[in-house]
Amino acid sequence: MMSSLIFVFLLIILFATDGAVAGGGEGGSRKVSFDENYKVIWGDNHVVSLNQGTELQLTMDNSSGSGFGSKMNYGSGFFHIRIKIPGNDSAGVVTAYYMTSQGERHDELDFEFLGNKEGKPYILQTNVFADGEGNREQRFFVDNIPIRVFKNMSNVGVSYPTKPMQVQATLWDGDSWATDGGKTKTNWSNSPFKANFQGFDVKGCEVLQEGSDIQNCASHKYHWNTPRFWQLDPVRERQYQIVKRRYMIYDYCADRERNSTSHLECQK
Ligand SMILES: *[C@@H]1O[C@H](CO)[C@@H](O)[C@H](O)[C@H]1NC(C)=O
Ligand SMILES: *[C@@H]1O[C@H](CO)[C@@H](O)[C@H](O)[C@H]1NC(C)=O
Ligand SMILES: *[C@@H]1O[C@H](CO)[C@@H](O)[C@H](O)[C@H]1NC(C)=O
Ligand SMILES: *[C@@H]1O[C@H](CO)[C@@H](O)[C@H](O)[C@H]1NC(C)=O
Ligand SMILES: CC(=O)N[C@H]1CO[C@H](CO)[C@@H](O)[C@@H]1O
Repeated sequence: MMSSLIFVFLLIILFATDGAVAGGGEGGSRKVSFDENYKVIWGDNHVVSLNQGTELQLTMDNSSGSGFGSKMNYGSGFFHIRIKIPGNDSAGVVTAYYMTSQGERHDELDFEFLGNKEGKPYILQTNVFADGEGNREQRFFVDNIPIRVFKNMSNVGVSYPTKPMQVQATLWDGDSWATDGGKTKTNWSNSPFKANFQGFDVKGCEVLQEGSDIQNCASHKYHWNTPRFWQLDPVRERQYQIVKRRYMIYDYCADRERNSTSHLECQK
């Protein structure tokens, strides 16, 4: 077994139209206002602040999408958000929650909800961009169920992450690829599309300088780095295996056409 250190948790809680679904556990969100940790980074005339600043609505129409990002960059932490994704016919529309570093050879981890025609299921795509060395493990939860685990695999030459990252969320037109491989286009007569976000508290190891070393953020003084988070507990491990078996419809490691042998972690 490779050694494993939990480095980043990312938790998403989807909330129902009436906003009544409680996060619970670690997903429960204090009523922290958007302005405390985040700022608008794209399309400010397509962003609406709601509920005394504790909820934000991103909108997209044929002139622009919109997005927000954290004021700080982080080297480790526990990150979560509650999202109400666009309803009805949302084909082509991508609602993304992710972390990304700046500059070349960047690190990134993505959750992208790919919209669909009314009555057809949303697809959730996760993705990881990695460069550099380190012993880092990641788990991702939706509605408290882990759906992506990315371990430290520096033993095969894949380490992650190595750069401070900014938390971002965006609503954008992805109809060139997002739905049916790009064949189903965004239907603009249903616009504006809207996605709502809550839960703007952040527990992370702040890194002031872009591109600086994040080794200090691996310290056990941060509770998300302590041994109890080094692997999934048996219940969550089971949930994770079930999710993979029943719901995963695409795995890059199994995609021969894309020559995944070039991903070292797929060879183990
Ligand atoms: C954008 O949408 C508006 C309102 O629906 C419409 O009047 C306009 O023609 C559209 N513009 C383009 C470039 O499609
Ligand atoms: C879906 O469409 C119905 C009918 O137009 C509307 O009442 C409802 O608010 C829409 N739901 C969402 C989530 O946009
Ligand atoms: C686009 O949406 C409108 C309004 O809901 C609907 O009448 C129309 O059939 C849709 N177009 C396509 C191509 O689905
Ligand atoms: C697949 O990737 C490996 C490693 O990068 C490379 O050596 C090989 O030529 C590639 N094969 C194809 C069919 O592209
Ligand atoms: C930061 C960290 O703990 N990195 C570790 C990643 O895994 C390799 C191989 O197990 C270790 O040597 C690193 O120390």
